[in-house]
Amino acid sequence: MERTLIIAKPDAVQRGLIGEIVRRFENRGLRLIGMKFIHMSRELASRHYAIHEGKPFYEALLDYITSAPVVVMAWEGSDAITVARNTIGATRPAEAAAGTIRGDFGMEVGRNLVHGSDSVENGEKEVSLFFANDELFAWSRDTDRWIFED
Ligand code: IDP
Ligand code: MG
Repeated sequence: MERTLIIAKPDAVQRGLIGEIVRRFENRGLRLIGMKFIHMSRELASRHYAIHEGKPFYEALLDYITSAPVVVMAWEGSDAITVARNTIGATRPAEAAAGTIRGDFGMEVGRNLVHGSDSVENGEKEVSLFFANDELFAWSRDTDRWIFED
């Protein structure tokens, strides 16, 4: 099972899209293992987005992600990284396919609604950055056998 960190970013929360975003991942079949409502500190945001330090949009990205509360979630499943990235859509909402979250609700890259981890390794790292072990739940659903092959 892979793990991915999903964030409903400040614009998604402000626009009342928390439920819609959670629904997309639930419908897809991913299993929720952790969830919380936080206002990210600049320190935490800079750790999360360390890879983008020095890029022209970096400071604006930190301003955006720390501007208001967000919902952070950990989801797991087979191929969770790819499944979640495809559910979210391309980084630039203008280029995101219809049917994806960004393609259905977004217009601009600096207001693209959702974060999703981009690799198995980063999924593990990002989930541990935002969640303590006792905030994550190992559980199974009665529907798992109808969603996962084994
Ligand atoms: P991702 O969120 O699809 O993985 P990344 O390239 O990792 O995209 O960029 C992280 C975030 O930084 C994006 O989701 C977006 O919020 C912001 N971002 C990326 N590129 C730009 C840009 O060119 N201008 C403004 N913001 C950007
Ligand atoms: Mg990324």
